[in-house]
Amino acid sequence: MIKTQLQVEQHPLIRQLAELILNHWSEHLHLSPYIIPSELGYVEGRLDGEKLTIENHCYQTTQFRKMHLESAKVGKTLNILHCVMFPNPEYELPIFGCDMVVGRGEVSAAIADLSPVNTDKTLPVNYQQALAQLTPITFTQVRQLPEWGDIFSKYVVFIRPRNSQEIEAFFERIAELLRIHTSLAQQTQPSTKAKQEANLAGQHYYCNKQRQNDKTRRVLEKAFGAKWAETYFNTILFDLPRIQSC
Ligand code: 18B
Repeated sequence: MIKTQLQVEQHPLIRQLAELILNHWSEHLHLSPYIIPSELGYVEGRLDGEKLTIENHCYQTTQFRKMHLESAKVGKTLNILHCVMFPNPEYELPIFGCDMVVGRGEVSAAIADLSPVNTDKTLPVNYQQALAQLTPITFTQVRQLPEWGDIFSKYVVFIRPRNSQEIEAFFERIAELLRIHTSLAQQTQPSTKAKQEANLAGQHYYCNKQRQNDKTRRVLEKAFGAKWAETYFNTILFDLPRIQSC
């Protein structure tokens, strides 16, 4: 049986978002476990004298080579939810990604996107049509994307939510993105061989850019050292995919 519950005690908003995603996955997709090295499923370290715990949940389906949900918690000061659905590169599908950072009880960063993996950085037409129908949301504090953030689509939400309504709206947007994604992905057929190479190149581009996120790297380096952080980026967070038949 697939266990879709976080084990470690989390900030209530982190738990709520994790449950939203895990419940959506288990209700709408046929999940199989995705095996990660056992020593990296649950990890403990220390950051500024506080305990850092990392908990990973990983699944796969026909269309998704790796669906990764991770929580990182530093004592009571920092709690992060990270989630990426990496498509199987045989399919031309965008990458769903989200990150929510709660620092000292406040959400400082909330980001969600369906990111294109095309070389021309466009989403498949059926995704464009579905996303264009979403009601635009106005958030009080939209954050500026970092330099490496050219991977995100024009529909990206990157905010510092100011109140519980904005957090609610952010969660609802994530639910909408997941609804669109799981429904369209399951109707998608594999690409031609030539296109699969391009899908793969797009995912490499995405992973290489995400690896430039110094804020994530700093947290991991401070707790576990630079070498561990680098390995973690390359094997768990943003490993580069290969086409299965190769
Ligand atoms: N990330 N984030 O996932 N990151 O992994 N995250 C931060 O208020 C972690 C992703 C993203 O402004 C911050 O500034 C840790 C995915 C962006 O320069 C911290 C883990 C996406 C920013 C962390 C993790 C993503 C950001 C600073 C492993 C998007 C802003 C918080 C569990 C799909 C970067 C703040 C900037 C920020 C930490 C985005 C502390 C440890 C999948 C754009």
